[in-house]
Amino acid sequence: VLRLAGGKLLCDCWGESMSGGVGGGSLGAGLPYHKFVSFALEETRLRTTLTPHPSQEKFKSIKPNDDNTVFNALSFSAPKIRLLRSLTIEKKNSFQVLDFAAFSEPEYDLPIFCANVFTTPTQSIVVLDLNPLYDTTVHKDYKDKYYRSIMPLVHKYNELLPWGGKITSESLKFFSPIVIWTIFESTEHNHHVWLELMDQAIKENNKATVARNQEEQHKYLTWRAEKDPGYPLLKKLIGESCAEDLVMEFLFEGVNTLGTKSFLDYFPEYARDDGSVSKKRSMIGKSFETRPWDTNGEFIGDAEAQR
Ligand code: BLA
Repeated sequence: VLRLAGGKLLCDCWGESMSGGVGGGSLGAGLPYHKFVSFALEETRLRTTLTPHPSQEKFKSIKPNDDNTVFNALSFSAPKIRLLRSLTIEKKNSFQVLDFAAFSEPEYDLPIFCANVFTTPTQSIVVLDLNPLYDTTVHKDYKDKYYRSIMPLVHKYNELLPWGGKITSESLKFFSPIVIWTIFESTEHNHHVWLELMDQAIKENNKATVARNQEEQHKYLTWRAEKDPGYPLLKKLIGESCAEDLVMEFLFEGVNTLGTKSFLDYFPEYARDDGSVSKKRSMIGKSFETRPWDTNGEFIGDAEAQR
């Protein structure tokens, strides 16, 4: 168990193996989103072999100071998958978090599987998406490759899970035209689309393309490791340095190894006069009151973004 004692990280890991079957108590039965996580892992195991990721040992059970809060962290890799990781957090009578993501090896340009839910007693903030590795408003070929055939999914879920309203504008370039961004009551949801894409993914041998894939994944990790909306709450729960470890070495593992560019190299608009990174979450603010893609996935939100 990884716990905070007097501000220091102590590691005494659980003896239980996490690499065996799914659904055991070690997965956090009874925890929020346990069903989602075990379903996702079960479905993934039908297609591939998951191997525990090195980051799992350190983070598989983080014990915050607050006795009412429970963390559960799992991470794996597999052929084609560099990192598949899941973090659930529950604070009794307060909130529940699911942050589930899967990143491919840079030899593939697969979108990033992203299931993210923050639930309080009154609402759930939900982002479910195959986050594009390449901005789909710029890279039409990428958009056609991965999203053209699955655009009908939007019709299927749009009515039940309507657009959540204004959102941090910078997030849009990390979202795909099929993104489900919603704020609502109920919580559970899942589908197989990413696993099907993974099955079909063909390994890229061109070094320049692999390097480009790697840089785009690094850019995504760099954004989220710095600006994820969950970061401030994580700091509150487990302290600044523990939260930083979790973000850098678990949630967005790879941010320190996949590339050398800095946050400001990717997002220069966040530079302050003294060369440091602006603490602001967003430079543009919130916009996109309504879904900014049409049914063909064409981006139609430009005018609104300017407001
Ligand atoms: C809120 N989380 C949000 C919001 C989004 C996301 C869009 C609404 C606020 C906003 O518009 O920014 C999620 N944003 C994403 C995702 C991407 C993105 C997935 O750009 C991907 C590219 N969330 C977590 C964890 C915690 C958490 C680990 O994943 C906390 C431990 C909390 N999310 C959290 C909280 C809010 C939130 C507290 C509401 C507070 C706020 O709006 O700032």
